[in-house]
Amino acid sequence: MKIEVIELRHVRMRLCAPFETSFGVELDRDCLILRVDSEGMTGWGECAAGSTPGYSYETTETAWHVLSEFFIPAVLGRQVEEIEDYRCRLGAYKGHNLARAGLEMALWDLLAKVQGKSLAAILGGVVERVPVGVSIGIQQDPDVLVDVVSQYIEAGYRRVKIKIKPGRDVVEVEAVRKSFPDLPLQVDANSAYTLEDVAVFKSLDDQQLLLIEQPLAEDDLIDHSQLQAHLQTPICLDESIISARHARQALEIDACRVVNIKSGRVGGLLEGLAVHDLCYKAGVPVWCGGMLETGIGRAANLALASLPGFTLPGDISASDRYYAEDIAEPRFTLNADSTIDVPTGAGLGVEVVSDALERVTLRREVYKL
Ligand code: NPQ
Ligand code: MG
Repeated sequence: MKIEVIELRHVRMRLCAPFETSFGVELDRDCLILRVDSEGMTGWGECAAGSTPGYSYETTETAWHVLSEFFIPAVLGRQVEEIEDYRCRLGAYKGHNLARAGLEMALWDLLAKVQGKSLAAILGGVVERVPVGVSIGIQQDPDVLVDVVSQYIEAGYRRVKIKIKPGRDVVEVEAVRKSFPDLPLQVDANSAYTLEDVAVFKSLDDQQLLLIEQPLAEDDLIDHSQLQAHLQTPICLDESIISARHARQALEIDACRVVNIKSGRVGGLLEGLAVHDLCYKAGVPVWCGGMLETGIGRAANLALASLPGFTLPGDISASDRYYAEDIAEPRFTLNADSTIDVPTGAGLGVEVVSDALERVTLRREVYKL
């Protein structure tokens, strides 16, 4: 497949409700959407970088820069027959995993469509629907939090994750646990703590949490290993696992006992597969994280989460948990058993709605030969 045209867009999607984490509050979700054209076929991809370097050092602006200056020129006009070819073309470049993964996703969609297969089938998916949960941002106070949790339970979510930060942790978790004694519950700190805070995690250790996600620094494995030694609850790493090598080393030193896999954070679905395979062989449970994706990235998450090692519910909620209007169809809905169907159409299995995409586009650039 000769890559003929690549279109890059910066889009801004209004969130149904503000989303607060330890790194800030988001009212809108900014991201990049990529379109790759080749031999009459089109592939779509989503780059999960946001408006601020809060979750990752990457932003829509840094991603736009490395994509337009380096990654797009490396593949434009070139033959790409498999994702390995894309890897080779970018072999000299370091980092910028979210940008790297966005273009890779468009190539996966394109190559899967050429084969007439769903992305899930190509990746080796084994299930038709995947268990999902909901990720709930930091709320005004514990009462409001309990209220919000009960609304999502009402909506059908059977696993809840709540965001925590220093000063907004133990009381919040205790309040939710008291109201919902048997709820599968987990927390995500987005790296807001240090080893000095071990007492906080000792308190959370008594709350029957499924896992504690990314308590310490994003560039740390050693301190997580120290913290894990003090806890019964599994630590799950998100930000710290940026490659299969990081996953291997984290498991080797017992820095975590569960891994959150996000294709963006590890530089693409191919590397996500490698993380999955490694954890599957080691008997370490994994689950699919979320980045407030549009229907494009959400479809890719569902395909990835259909692999056999994804034994914990993913942060893949229904489209209406985040967006009143999406840029792709059909919208994803929650089944009664807290699962979402894995798309079965060719490629990502979603159709991009041009006028909806146009309405949310802030900036657009077309690269061709
Ligand atoms: C996490 N996601 O697991 C992330 C964090 C996150 C669903 O909790 C803009 C860019 C908004 C990146 C919101 C969930 C974001 C973002 C949340 C990342 O850590
Ligand atoms: Mg996380």
